Amino acid sequence: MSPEEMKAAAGKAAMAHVREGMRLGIGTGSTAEAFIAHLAEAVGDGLDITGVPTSERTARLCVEMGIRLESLDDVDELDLTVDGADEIDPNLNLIKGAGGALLREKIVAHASKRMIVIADDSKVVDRLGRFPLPIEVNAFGVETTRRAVEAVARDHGATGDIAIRTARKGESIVTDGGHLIVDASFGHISDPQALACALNAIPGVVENGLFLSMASLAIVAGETGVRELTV
Ligand code: ABF
Repeated sequence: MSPEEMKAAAGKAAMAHVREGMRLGIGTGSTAEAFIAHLAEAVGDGLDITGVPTSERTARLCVEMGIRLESLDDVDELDLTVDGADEIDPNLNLIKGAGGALLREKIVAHASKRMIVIADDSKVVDRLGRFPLPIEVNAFGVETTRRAVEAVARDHGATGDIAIRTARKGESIVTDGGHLIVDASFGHISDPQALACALNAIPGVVENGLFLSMASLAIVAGETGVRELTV
């Protein structure tokens, strides 16, 4: 299977958990978009769900594809969120945020009774941290915040760059919430819970990309098919 076929397979398998009338958190990223394509097809066939998107990009896509959306505040509690990830460990702890949507993704996942993460095999790791950890930060005093993040990250074993994310022309990328992203390269993260607490204690940090104990099921597509991981 090609990477696209794996994403499509994971997205399709997640549809088995979607029920009529559900209030659904809808993720961001190419794997989530594979799920959205299957969801839109089911909606076209008469499935009635209400979606809450985790990014402006996902919102636009859902509208284009005929998926009815509401704001999180109007829906309040969600039945299920389906979203992608950058890394998944054996306890289904996640690194998310490569797509720059981690804050809304975490707010939506936290408001959901269940979170299912969908991915291809390349995202499954023994220990989090090979992928740089995205951290959403306020634009005010961003260099001061970056240095504070760097100090915390070094205390927690970071060995690589701690850098403000830029786009191709060298300008900082700006999230849907108007914030910036700092990417922190660890190599591996030995204590994700302690790291998450220490990062969120920095005033300029809005949220970090560690999603700990949030997902209850991972649907992972690989060469040999789709498998489900639980804790
Ligand atoms: C979102 O999209 C993110 O939290 C994660 O960073 C990214 C994964 O993207 P893809 O599915 O394109 O690899 O789920």
